[in-house]
Amino acid sequence: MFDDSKAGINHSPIWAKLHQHQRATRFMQMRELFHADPQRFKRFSLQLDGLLLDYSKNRITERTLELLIDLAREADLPGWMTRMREGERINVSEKRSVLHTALRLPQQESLLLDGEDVVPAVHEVLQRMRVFTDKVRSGQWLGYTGQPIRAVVNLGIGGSDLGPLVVQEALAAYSHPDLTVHFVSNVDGQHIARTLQQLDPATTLFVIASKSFTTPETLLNAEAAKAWFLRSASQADIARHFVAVSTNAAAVSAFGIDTEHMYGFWDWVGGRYSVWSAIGLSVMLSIGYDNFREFLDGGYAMDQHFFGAPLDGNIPVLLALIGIWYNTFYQAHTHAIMPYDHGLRRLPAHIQQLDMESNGKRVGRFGEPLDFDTGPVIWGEEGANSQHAFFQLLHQGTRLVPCDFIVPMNSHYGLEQQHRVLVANCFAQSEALMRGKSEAEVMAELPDLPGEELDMLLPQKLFPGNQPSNTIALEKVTPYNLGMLMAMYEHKVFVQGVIWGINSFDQWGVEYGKQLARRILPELDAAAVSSAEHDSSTLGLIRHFRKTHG
Ligand code: G6Q
Repeated sequence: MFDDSKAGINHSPIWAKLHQHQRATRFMQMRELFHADPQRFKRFSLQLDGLLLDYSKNRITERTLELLIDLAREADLPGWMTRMREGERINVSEKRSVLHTALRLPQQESLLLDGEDVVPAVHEVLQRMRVFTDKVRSGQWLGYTGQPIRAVVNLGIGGSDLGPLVVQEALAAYSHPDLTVHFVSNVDGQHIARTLQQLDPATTLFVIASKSFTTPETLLNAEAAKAWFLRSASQADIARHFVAVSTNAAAVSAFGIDTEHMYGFWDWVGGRYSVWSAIGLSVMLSIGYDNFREFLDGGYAMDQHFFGAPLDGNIPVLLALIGIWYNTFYQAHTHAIMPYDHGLRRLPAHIQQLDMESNGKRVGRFGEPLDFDTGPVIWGEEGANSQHAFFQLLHQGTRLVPCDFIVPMNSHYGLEQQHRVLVANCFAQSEALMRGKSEAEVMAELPDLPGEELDMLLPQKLFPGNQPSNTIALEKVTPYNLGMLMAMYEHKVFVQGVIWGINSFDQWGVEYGKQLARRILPELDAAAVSSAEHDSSTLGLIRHFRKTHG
């Protein structure tokens, strides 16, 4: 068992030492560090198969990393890694194991949970998914008019949407040419209405993806889809057009889907970690079993690295520690993720959920208040578009914003010159953010100007630089490399949670949101009586809705 009697990590001597180190090095310029050490890139980069992490453009020295690794040891990171891998119930508030890594294990491996090997069950579901997706993809699975399926609609939200959406988009180059995949998540009716407008019920397959099968947004969309489908088909046809992915067999049956058409997973898979489970069914329909297996293999390769590599040569651990360095010791409040790849444009949204839902917590795993800042605000957009939008603030604003640049070295789409320009933009941005532009450099670019004008212009053209970034270069966005990338971020978030003493695997804030809407919904009815418990703003808004809603 782990030690729950410890005071918060911020009371440890190593925490104080890191603060001291930050004070001593805070004026250090990365530009000078690079100048002083031509080996800096070599020293501060790591490669795993087709993924290279360059973390040299950070305000760190070897001493910084040593201290951060001491911090990780103080938080018993190695112990927590073992506890997670072995299935201990580290999600203490929900009394659950955290075993998304088991979903990526090859068939010959085994993992005992309460004395039972979970790997055969994982592979049994994968094989069922394989049989089903093969049938759909080969055109053997026919809709109610005898035509093959041409469109898949994934109905799910949060973890049952974002992960598969990102993978499907990122791997568009691998998708079945005659099958389109749509993702409908929002309870806003326009999302499903606009999607259905493009579709033919006779050739559409709905995948209802919900771990709990109680999420109102998803169930309402599923009901809307069913009603749309039944306008042209009969109840008996549902079996050929609706499948479910869930852990709740009873609710799936109650909805009218035979559990023969349900693909299950387990309570030890958190929603935001579930793309590797049957929640990836829509992805498998699109890219096929073999590519999906490659995606799992990439995740597995990152797991092997994470659980096996020493802390100072461990990609997710280093990313996590560098993140903590800024978040905790520099008080940077945000972290930006910039994929220079159009297919990865929704990755920031997925990482946002992964990170903010996992580590957006104000108490520790035993309920103790944490008196330091925890998870950062994660945000970002695809490059190069973001350069024409918010990069101004990164270059010349007042805030410290650590960034991750993600860029593939090769494109699936030819257009070689465009790809080179994309890559050049990515490298140029991280370089400029690090170097900045000095007074001498600005002066060299300016024409001769009268003194007053120069005084006005010079400061505006200066770039302070010293903005830190990591660059994650993928050889290409293949299923395997994408698997490594996504598993890398999962482990990064876990490591940060361990160091801050957080349970990264519950999400009471999400549950609360579900509760609140349930309370207000009946009060929107014109005939209803409003609860006196509401504040005057909420009451006013409810009344305004009743008055203006037609
Ligand atoms: C993820 C969260 C949350 C969840 C959705 C959908 O970790 O728990 O985003 O995925 O609320 O839940 P269901 O899959 O149960 O519908």
